[in-house]
Amino acid sequence: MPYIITHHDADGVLCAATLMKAYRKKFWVYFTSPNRLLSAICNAVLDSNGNDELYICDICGNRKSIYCAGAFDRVVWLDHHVWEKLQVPESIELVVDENAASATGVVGKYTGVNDFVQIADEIDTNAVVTETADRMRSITFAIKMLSQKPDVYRNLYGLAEGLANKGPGFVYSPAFDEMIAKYNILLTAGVNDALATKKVFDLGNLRVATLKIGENIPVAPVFNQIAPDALDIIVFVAERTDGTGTITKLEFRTQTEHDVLSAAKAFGGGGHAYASGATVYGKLDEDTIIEKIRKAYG
Ligand SMILES: [Mn+2]
Repeated sequence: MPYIITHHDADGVLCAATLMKAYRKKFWVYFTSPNRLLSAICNAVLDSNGNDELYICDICGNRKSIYCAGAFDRVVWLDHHVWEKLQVPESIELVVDENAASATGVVGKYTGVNDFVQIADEIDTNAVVTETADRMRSITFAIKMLSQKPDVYRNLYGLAEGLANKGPGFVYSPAFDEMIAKYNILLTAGVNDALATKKVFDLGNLRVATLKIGENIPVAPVFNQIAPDALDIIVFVAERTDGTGTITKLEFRTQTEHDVLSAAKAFGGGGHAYASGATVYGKLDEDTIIEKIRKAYG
């Protein structure tokens, strides 16, 4: 069975749905995050011995992940993030369009199945206008917020499979209604908590804000509620603790179309010019974050 490794957000789920619909076959699907990509690829290699096809969607590669993916006979890597210039082996077909609004758009162009591009574009550019995109975004976050750990991936798979079989209208299944209602209550509380932590720093020409955000609270609805204040860089800081200690997840956005990719890179992350992120092992206090940003923008 071929493998899909994709981002665990709405765009990543829609990439998987597009591939399932286009090829009408069963896939093993791994949902992961940029900082867990290497482990996900290694797991896929262990499970398959590299004998199957692998599709990687909506996550940027680096030297190590490309090297590891090279263990597969054939890899198709479809993405829309900003990539460094890297050497890629011939067995990896790299399809990157940094100007695509969503990775689903890249997968759509590659497969000819464009059923989910509109929804993904709306969600990934934080410009949700249709109810279908709104429900899709809520369901994806609700699964991550409300499911027990082992069920998260099964439920994301079920969502991708339902979309592949029934089309975008699958998001209107009544089974999702209660889940969305529960999620909206938790979301409202989470957004208000995050907004209450906002601090603004003026670094010469650069206006930076930091906000602390709960582990499972999505960034977009918080960002959308921050009053316009010419904030060049907004840093969302989420801390979580697991077996290995504290992990700090940073997300960067802008109210002034300032380039926030350099900020993410300063913390070892990446993404897009106006939306980027990084994962850091250990705790990060505000002063450290602000100092690093000051230096990054010299
Ligand atoms: Mn994306």
